[in-house]
Amino acid sequence: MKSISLIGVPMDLGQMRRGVDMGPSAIRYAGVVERLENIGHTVRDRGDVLIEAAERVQDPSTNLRNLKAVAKGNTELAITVDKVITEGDFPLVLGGDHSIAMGTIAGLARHYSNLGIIWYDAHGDLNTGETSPSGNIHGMPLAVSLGIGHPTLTSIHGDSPKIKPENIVIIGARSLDEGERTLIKEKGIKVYTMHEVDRLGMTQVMDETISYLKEKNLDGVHLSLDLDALDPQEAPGVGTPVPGGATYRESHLAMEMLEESKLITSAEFVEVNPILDEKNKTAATAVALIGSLFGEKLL
Ligand code: HAR
Ligand code: MN
Ligand code: MN
Ligand code: MN
Repeated sequence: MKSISLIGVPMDLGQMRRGVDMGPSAIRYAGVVERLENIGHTVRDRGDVLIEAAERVQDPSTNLRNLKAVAKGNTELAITVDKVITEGDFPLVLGGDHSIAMGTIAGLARHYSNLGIIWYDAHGDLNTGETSPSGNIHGMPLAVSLGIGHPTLTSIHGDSPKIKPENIVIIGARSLDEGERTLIKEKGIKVYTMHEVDRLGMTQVMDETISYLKEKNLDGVHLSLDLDALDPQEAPGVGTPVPGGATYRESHLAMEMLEESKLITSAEFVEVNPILDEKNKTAATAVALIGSLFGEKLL
């Protein structure tokens, strides 16, 4: 059994829709602590990282909305994740918009020199200020972690880059911008789009993902799960829904296979927006997936 530290990150400055800052509360309300304790894990809820109220700003010279405030919140998060690992706990981060992956990964990078990343998401989150159609930083954290982007972001909690392109697997992608496609090809990032999920089935996608990562001699693997990877019919409480997503069942299977692989050393569940949700369905789905990732079994 694991000793898990929960870290809430009420961040909504990486995008423009209000309410995603209530994601951590919604996931707690849906019973995440009880779910993990019932499996037998020890859970320490560290509360929420402080995200200061900030005026929303758009600097046309960088095309990065709320740059300073996003960097500040992520620095706080990185410090917290770093500390949780130092204390020997498994960090389980609850978002908040996906910009928080920069902070999580920056904290992890102090402890893992060859970190694997599973990016379960409808999007690539590989934009920079130059390529982003929106200026929203939640569409950039994977690029930032690779050391690509504004120095205020790439330098959060340590030298850049934090991760290597060959250690990343993106699963569930179905919305990629031009600059992201170029970067994926240039860096040789492994991607299972929804086309591959349909074609191969989730079992093969996860088998291949696990084998691929096992060959890399990684010292840790982080799961960054954006709830918009799931189909909007099953996870409606997200800010940027894209039709044609992974099902609840496929996503459960993915979590169960990751649990069996024993590869995962940290995780985050992001983009739950209870204001856009239907009766906390998306938060409940996040909790159910967390249950599977941490070894919940029917029999
Ligand atoms: N690619 C688009 C952009 O950068 C949309 C990003 C939407 N983001 C997320 N992250 N929810 O996965 O603006
Ligand atoms: Mn807010
Ligand atoms: Mn995302
Ligand atoms: Mn997404």
